[in-house]
Amino acid sequence: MKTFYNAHHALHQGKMEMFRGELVPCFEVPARQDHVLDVLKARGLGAIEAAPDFPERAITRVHAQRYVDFLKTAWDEWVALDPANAQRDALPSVWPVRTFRSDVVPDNFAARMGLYSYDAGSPLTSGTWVASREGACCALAAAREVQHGARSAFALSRPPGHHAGADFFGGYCFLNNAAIAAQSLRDAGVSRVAVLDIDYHHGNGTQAIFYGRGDVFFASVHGDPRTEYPFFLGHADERGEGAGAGCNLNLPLPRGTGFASWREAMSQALRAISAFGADALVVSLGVDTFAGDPISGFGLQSADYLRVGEDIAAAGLPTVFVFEGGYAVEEIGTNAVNVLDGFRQRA
Ligand code: OKS
Ligand code: ZN
Repeated sequence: MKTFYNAHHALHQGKMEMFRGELVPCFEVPARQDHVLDVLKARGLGAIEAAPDFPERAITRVHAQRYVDFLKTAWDEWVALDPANAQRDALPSVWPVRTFRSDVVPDNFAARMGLYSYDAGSPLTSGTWVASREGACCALAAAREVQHGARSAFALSRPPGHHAGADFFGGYCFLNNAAIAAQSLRDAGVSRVAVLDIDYHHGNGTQAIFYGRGDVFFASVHGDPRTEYPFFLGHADERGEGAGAGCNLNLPLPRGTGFASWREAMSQALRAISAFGADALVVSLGVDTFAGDPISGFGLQSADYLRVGEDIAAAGLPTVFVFEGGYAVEEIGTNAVNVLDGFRQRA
């Protein structure tokens, strides 16, 4: 299985995020990708390549042009406000919630940060755009590999993507790598694409992007949004709308869920994907379901991830793995690579 990694990921290195009224060091750190790469090399899973470049068009198939343009210039605008800003990251602090307008784009930079985001946990830094763009190219390269006949490929994208919507960032995500991969498969002629999101957190961005569409099925197993981030989406009654009615499946599970119940939920998701008649699969591969994850609440053990990969392989679909969350930095390499290795052994 070929891996595409982001050679520029470390350009996105947030300093602090808002947590319980305080700025605390970011959980989403560059070392995350380095640990996965180290284990990939040690285990010899296949070729490891830096992602090639793709035209911006592949990104704006999913993201609004005005949002992409904002990301490109945001850092320069932030520093132009005050030269001292070069030493600190940009975090939003005001948002257009219900009753506010989001069709009029404010001139004020802080207001535009809020228009294009939904939390204060995702610092925008000097390298955020370049790193995010390159992360999306990892997903596009992995999708192209599969589209050209590979059984599977792995996009070691960083920053992660599944919380990012068509025109907003949040949850450490700026560009929705999995959605960009899924859309690129559609654009290459794959009729029906499924996204299986097994990160601990609901992939609200991916769900929202495809919610009204019947050509991309979204299934997610995640912590119940009643208690878990991102809180405001991910309930079982969200089934899709319009042409997408029936093409969205959320399987929320309580904090504390262990591997047996979690695995049963994933197999339910895979059965739904098979019933949908998917021709290709994109997996949002978060490993924050690990028992030792510092910000999550499921109980998977490292060996369980081999079974996860085997179960996904048994679905028999060409599969693009896209890296998402996972913060037990020492173990995420083993856990992510176990999924890929289990897949490879069963495929
Ligand atoms: C907000 C807490 C943010 C949790 C973000 C979760 C990121 C993640 N202060 N998503 O899959 O792993
Ligand atoms: Zn997560």
